[in-house]
Amino acid sequence: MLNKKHLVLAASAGALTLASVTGAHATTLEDTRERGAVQCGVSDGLPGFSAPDDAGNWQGLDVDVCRAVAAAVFGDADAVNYVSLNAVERFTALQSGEVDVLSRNTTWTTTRDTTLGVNFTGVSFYDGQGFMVSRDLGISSASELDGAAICIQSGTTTELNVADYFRANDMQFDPIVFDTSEQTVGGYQAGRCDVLTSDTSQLAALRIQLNDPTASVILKDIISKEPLGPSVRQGDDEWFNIVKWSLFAMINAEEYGITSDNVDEMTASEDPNIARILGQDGNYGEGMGLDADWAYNIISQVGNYGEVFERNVGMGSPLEIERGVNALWTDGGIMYAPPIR
Ligand SMILES: N[C@@H](CCC(=O)N[C@@H](CS)C(=O)NCC(=O)O)C(=O)O
Repeated sequence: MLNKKHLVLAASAGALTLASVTGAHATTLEDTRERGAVQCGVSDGLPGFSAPDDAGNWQGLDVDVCRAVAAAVFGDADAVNYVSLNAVERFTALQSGEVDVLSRNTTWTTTRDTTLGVNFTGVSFYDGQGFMVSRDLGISSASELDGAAICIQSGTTTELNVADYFRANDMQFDPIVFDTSEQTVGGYQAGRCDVLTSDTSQLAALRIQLNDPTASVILKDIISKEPLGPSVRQGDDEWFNIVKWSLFAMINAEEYGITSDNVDEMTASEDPNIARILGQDGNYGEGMGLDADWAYNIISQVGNYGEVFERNVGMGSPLEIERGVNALWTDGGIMYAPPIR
């Protein structure tokens, strides 16, 4: 029979074994710090969400999520390495450790969240699937698309939703499937299909890349829910929290009127919510292994959610997307972040 001493020894041997197993892997935060940059998975190039500008610098709403994480971790929003991924490659790149955050117009679904070893951290853009058609066709509703040839990108929820929609409405379609958005747009422009279907935000991004954007219209019908957001690998709760709260910090900053312009004045605010967000009252970064000014750095270097939305996809941008459901909950939308406290 084991005496108390044996039990203690057995327990510490178990602890050692556990430590040697878990200790073999550095955390994502440790790896990121060691590397000096966040590995961020983005698209092949989708204006407004993630695309390189003329100088080769990545820009967009999805890019700004990665910049926010880098600002929180390093106090430097530029400390990001971008990895361009098509729809099929994206989850493997996250699972294998090639990227630490996937921020690439990706829809949060049950299958992805529970069977691919990834966790969605929140919603950065509420979207829905729509259709773009040539204006010449004179079509005004999706119910007129029976028999259409439809350009679709493989490995997307788009592929599944369009099949559901046509089956549910007892209509036929001919899927013309491509691997990248460039090919999908190319196929549409070359007349390989009558219709291009994708998330409506993406249709807006793809439309401005057409030779003549005015020759195509986006129909009003929305056939699915596409909550787009950043995801991380399962198994590292600290990193999950960092990405989740980086997004929430931007949304909270908009709610409390903190902008990249006024953030320094706001550090003197007597509103306790603002003081907590900006690290003037308590350290809400500590539980994530971050400094007290983690959210200050995000807001000063990247901006609040409203600034990020307007700059990249809003009415002043080439995409001209209205805030709609992406307005804050206080403005009639559904964009809502848990409180920093
Ligand atoms: N939100 C959908 C669709 C995502 C998607 O990849 N859409 C295409 C639309 S053409 C795209 O953005 N492609 C950009 C690229 O391949 O880089 C999903 O998560 O499956």
